[in-house]
Amino acid sequence: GHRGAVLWLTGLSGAGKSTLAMGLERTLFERGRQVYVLDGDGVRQGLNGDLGFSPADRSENIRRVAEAARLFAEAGMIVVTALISPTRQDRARARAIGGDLFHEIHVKADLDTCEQRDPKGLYRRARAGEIPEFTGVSAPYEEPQAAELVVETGRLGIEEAVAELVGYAERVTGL
Ligand code: GGZ
Repeated sequence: GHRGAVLWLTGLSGAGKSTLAMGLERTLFERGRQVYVLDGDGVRQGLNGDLGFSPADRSENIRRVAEAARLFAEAGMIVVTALISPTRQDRARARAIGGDLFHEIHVKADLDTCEQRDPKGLYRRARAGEIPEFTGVSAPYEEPQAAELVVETGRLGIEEAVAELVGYAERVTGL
């Protein structure tokens, strides 16, 4: 049978979390799995529309998404979350909420790489001082030390990176 899971993607803005989450969703859906993406950018429009980017608001953003993800995963879905989730403490709390359904996946790319991609021009604006507390520029990102999986998007193409994630998801949720 199939098991639910929370695949918790963490990484810098521009590392490729949303792209990989959508690629993973598409592939798993094609294989008949129930999969749902919770993207930081998306939930901040609705469920977490009251939250900004202070450390306290980020913690609450992460906590709510972890709780929501657990509910879906307990119902048997594969939930893919795409939040920067920059601190070890907040990720540890998400892990505690998710229990054995939780898998931490580091979507890893150098700050330089993310900054060169700059798909929304946010790094440029952060460097210009227009966005305070921007992760990697003026707010910290603590690299995971014990992620279940590291996907290096600077080294891999999108297809390869998605394939790595799909392989992992299928291993941990059953065939
Ligand atoms: C980091 C910010 C900020 C600041 C706006 N710092 O790459 P994006 O643009 O499309 O997605 C990022 C998103 C980050 O929200 P998260 O919910 O993932 O963050 S956290 O886990 O830390 O709560 C980025 C945009 O919001 N964005 N301002 N100051 N990213």
